Amino acid sequence: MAKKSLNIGMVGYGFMGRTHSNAFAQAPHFFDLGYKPVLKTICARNADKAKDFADQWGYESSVTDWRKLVDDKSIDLIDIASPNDTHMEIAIAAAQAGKMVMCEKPLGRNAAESRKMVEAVERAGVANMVWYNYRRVPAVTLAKQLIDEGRLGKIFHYRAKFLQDWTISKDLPQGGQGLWRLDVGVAGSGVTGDLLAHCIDTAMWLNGGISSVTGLTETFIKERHHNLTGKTEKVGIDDASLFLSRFDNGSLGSFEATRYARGHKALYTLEINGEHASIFWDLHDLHRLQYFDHRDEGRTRGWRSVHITDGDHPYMNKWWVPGLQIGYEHTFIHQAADFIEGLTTGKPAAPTFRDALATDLVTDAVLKSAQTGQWESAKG
Ligand code: SOE
Repeated sequence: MAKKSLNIGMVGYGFMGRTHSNAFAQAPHFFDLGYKPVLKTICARNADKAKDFADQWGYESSVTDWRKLVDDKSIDLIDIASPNDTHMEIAIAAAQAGKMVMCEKPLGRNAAESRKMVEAVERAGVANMVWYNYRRVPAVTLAKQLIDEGRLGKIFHYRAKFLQDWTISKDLPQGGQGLWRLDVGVAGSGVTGDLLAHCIDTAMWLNGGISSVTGLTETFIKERHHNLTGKTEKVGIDDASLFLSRFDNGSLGSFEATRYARGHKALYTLEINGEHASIFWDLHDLHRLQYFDHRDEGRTRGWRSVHITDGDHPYMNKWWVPGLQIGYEHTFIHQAADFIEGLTTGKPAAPTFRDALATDLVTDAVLKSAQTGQWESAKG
């Protein structure tokens, strides 16, 4: 039977425009979905590049003004994969036009923007989701299952870090294509919104809400050439950000993100220590979950390195045969599939805009605490 189409208007063709486009293209090949995603229109500022992207990825058309997507009656869903300073305006206009909205993380440049976006989608009653993709690494989803089953018991510690090294050179400019993450006006913040936001989203999903934080940030390179103004400008982003937290369940958190950890490209690790068991996961080894259970028989007790490739593992029955792995792009495919399934079941897939606002309240509190030197509430 022919499935109902889900016509997608995508904004942005950079790194994230590619991950999202690939997700919608691949999801129906592997998942039995109630709707057929259709790559309808790609929007980007440069007309030639937008057209080339449309040809390469199979979009039916390309436009240079996102308002055309909003006005296009045939588009059901607007997916925002453009830089952070564009998220709020597009999301609100899309919601007001009755479109479903998906948005790359972080939702807004700060919680005030995110709150307006939440209000817009909730007032319009449209489906919405934010692309915090690491929840859908099968090993991380398995961690969630184990925690929810009570396997860890009471949780004492949550520890996460996200380390990169790509901005160490003082000659790297800020602003413009690919470098907007260094421009505070566009990005909103540095590693706090870019990298810690991932760690916080996963942490609150696995271990519940964060009540308060104390943070420390540093900008190691104070001035950089700005590609858009052509001048040397003050750098406004945080290059490194660390914080301690208290979770609502009484456990303690420690978080670190930096783009100055020489040798690390995307080392995202998390560890959770509970009364009975501990879990460790590392993005560079994403198909493994390290698990220690104190209730195991004493002589053979130890850390188990669980290879997440079996049909029993989350999402893995959709892919290859046991023993064969999947990768980074699959996390986005899982997210697209879950979103579409949520449309069919009526049970919205998370994280919704409201869930992502909670993350932005924490990142705002971290940045505020780094200024005040005080513990700050992470509840807004
Ligand atoms: C930054 O380098 C970046 O690409 C982030 O923007 C992504 O969100 C993260 O998943 C990987 O690193």
